[in-house]
Amino acid sequence: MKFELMASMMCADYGNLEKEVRNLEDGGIDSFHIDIMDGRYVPNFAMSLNDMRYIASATSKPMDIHLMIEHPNNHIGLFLSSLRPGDTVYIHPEAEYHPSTTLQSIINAGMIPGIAINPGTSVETVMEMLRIVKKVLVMSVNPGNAGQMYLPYVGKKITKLLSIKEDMDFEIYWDGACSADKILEYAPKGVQGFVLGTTLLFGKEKPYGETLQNIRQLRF
Ligand code: S6P
Ligand code: MG
Repeated sequence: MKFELMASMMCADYGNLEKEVRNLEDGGIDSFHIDIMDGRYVPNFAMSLNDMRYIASATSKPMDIHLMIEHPNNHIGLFLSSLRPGDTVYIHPEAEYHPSTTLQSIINAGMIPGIAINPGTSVETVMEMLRIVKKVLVMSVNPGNAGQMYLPYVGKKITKLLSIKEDMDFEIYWDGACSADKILEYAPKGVQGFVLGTTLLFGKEKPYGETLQNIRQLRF
């Protein structure tokens, strides 16, 4: 079964960032998920522009940029100019007055436009944006921190998104507390990719390559 695996780089060992990037790449990661925070839209800072630039320079794999910042349009140029065509940029629609304008800037720069949907955000409130984006990042934890508990009510929203994704031409990605049982349940239903953090990938005894191989060999 084909699905994508992304590494949540806010969970990586920053004392060995170059080695982390290399080990993940050698281990078969599909892309690098970068959680950019401003301490306002979410109560944390995690990663910022220079972290993103460094990781982008250290790999030829695609970048997956998750902007958890207020009014991303004010700074979107800074991010876009440091990325490559084909990289993905997600914004949170609630954080922007005119999210469609910001999404258009992402498209114009040759990147893949996405929205990230918080656990408390309904599909109905982002319906028009689903016509613009190519990717929807469904948050199954509240944004801001790694290592949180999965919020089970998100499952119904994923079911709803799965039922309209073909017609509206977008793919669904999972972000937050992603465990093997979630991949087992949702990859066959059509969720296209999973962000891996402390739940499954980082801070374990196993080398990344072994974990990633185990996930790809899950019996569906
Ligand atoms: C949360 C962020 C996520 C986390 C990821 C970590 O604000 O957007 O990308 O980094 O959820 O994974 P885990 O398994 O520790 O929840
Ligand atoms: Mg994220």
